[in-house]
Amino acid sequence: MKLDTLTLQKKDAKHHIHPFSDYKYQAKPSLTRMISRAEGVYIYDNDGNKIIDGMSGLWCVNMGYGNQSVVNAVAEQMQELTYYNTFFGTSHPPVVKLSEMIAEVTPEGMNQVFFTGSGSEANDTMIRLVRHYWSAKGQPSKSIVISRKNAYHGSTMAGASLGGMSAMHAQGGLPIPGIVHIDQPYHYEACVEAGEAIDRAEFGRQAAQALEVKIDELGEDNVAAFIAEPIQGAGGVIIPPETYWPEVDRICRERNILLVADEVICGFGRTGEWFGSDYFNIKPDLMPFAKGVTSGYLPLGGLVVSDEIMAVIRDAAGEFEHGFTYSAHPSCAAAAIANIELMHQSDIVNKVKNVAGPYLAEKWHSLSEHPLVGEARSLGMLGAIELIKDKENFVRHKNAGEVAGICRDHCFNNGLVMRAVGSKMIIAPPLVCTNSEIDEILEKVWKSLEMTVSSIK
Ligand code: PXG
Repeated sequence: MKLDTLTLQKKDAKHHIHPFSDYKYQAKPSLTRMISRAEGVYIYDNDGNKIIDGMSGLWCVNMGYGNQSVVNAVAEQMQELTYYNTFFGTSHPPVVKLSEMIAEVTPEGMNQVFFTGSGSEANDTMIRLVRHYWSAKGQPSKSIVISRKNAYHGSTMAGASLGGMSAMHAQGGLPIPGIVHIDQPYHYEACVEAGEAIDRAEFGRQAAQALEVKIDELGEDNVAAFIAEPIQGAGGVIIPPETYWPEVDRICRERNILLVADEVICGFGRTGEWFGSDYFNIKPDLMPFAKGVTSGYLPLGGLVVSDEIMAVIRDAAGEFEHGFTYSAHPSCAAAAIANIELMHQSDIVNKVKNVAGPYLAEKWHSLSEHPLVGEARSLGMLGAIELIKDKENFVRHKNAGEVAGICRDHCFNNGLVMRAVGSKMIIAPPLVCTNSEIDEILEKVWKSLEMTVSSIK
C-alpha cells in the first residue's frame, strides 16, 4: 500500500537519521522532501510533482535515471552470483571485465584498480596504500598527505580529515594526524578578499606555489602525497585558473611527491573528458573514483593506481592488509559495466565536450548579467554562480548563506534541484541533458533569481 506523504514524513522523522541534516529542521516532518520516483533527468516527489534534477542526485546519476539496460544487467548478475568476495586470491567474471574496462579509459600507465564501496573508502584506501608504498621503498618517513582547505574527500575519519571543511573538522577531533591543508585556488574569493579584480593567471600560479612552500616547510622526506579534486565540487564548483594544474604537476614531480587526483565527481565524463585529469592534462599517480562509475545505480568506488606504484606494492614483503566485504561486489560491478557500456554506445563523453557542455556554458555565462550574480562559471556539466550584493566592489551579502538558501528554496518550488554552498548556487546536471532540458534549467534559475531579489528586499 502506498503511504500518503505526511505519514511517510512522520515515520521518517521518527526512525531515520539523515546524513548532513539539521535535525531541528526534520522536527517539522512536513518539510522533508519525499522523492518517490525518477526517470531520465527528472525526479518526482510523493505527490507527483515533477522536478528537474540539476544535481544528478549527489553528482552521480550521470546517465540519468531508470536506464533499463543497467537494471537488467544487475538483475541478471543477481541471478548468477549475487555476492562473492575478492579476498585471499579469489575473483569473479564481473570484476575482471570491469577492471579491464576502467583501465581502457584511464590515463596511460594507470591500469590497476582497487575497488571499494564509496569515494570515502577510496580515499581511506589511498592513504593506506601510499604509506605502504613509501615504506616498501624504504622511505617510511614519507607519510604526510597535503590537501586543501574547502576540499571534499568524504565523510569517514580519513575522508573528512583529507577534506578541508572546517565544520566537519570541528566535530570529532579532526583532522587525524598526518594531514595538512593549504589554501584553495578560489579566484573569486580572492577578489572578494581584495575588494577588486585580481589577475587570474598570477593568482593560479601563487596558489600552486603554496604547495611548494608547504613541502619545504614539512621537508620533502616527510611528505607522501598531495590530493586535490581537479575541480572542487562540494566546495562550490571551484574551477582553478589555467596556470594552477601545470604548476602543481611540476612541483609534485620535482619534489618526488605522489599526485592524487580525486576523480569522484570529475571522473566518468563530467568535464567532457573521461577524467578531470585528462581535461587539465595532468599525470596523477592515483585516482580515487566513485559516483559516475555506476551513475549511482548501486554503490561502487575505487582507486586507480599507476603501474609504477603497483610494481613496488607487488614486490613488497607481505600483504597489503586492507579490504572491504563489498570490495568489487559483483552486482555493483555489473551495474558499472552496463553503465560504462551505455557511455560508450551513446558517445556521451564527446557529447558533453562538443554539445551539452558548450551549450550549457553559453547559457550559463549569460547569468552574469543578472544584478545578483557576480560571476557565472561552468566547465563541462558543472556550473556555479556567485551571489553578490555589490558586483563592482566584490561585496557579498552579510547573510550570504541565507540568501543562497532562499534562492535554493525558490529553485525547488519552481521545480529545479540546485545546491546552495555558502554564497554560491551550483549545478551538476546529468550528462545526458538535452539542450531543451538545459533551457528548462536556465529558465528556472532566472525565475528563482528574480524571486530571490524580491524576497531579500
Ligand atoms: N571525493 C569527492 C571529490 C567527493 O565529492 C567523496 C570523495 C566521497 O564519496 P562518498 O561516496 O563516500 O560520498 C565525494 C562525495 C555534496 C555532497 O553535498 C558531495 C559528496 C557526497 C555527498 C554530498 O556536495 N561528494
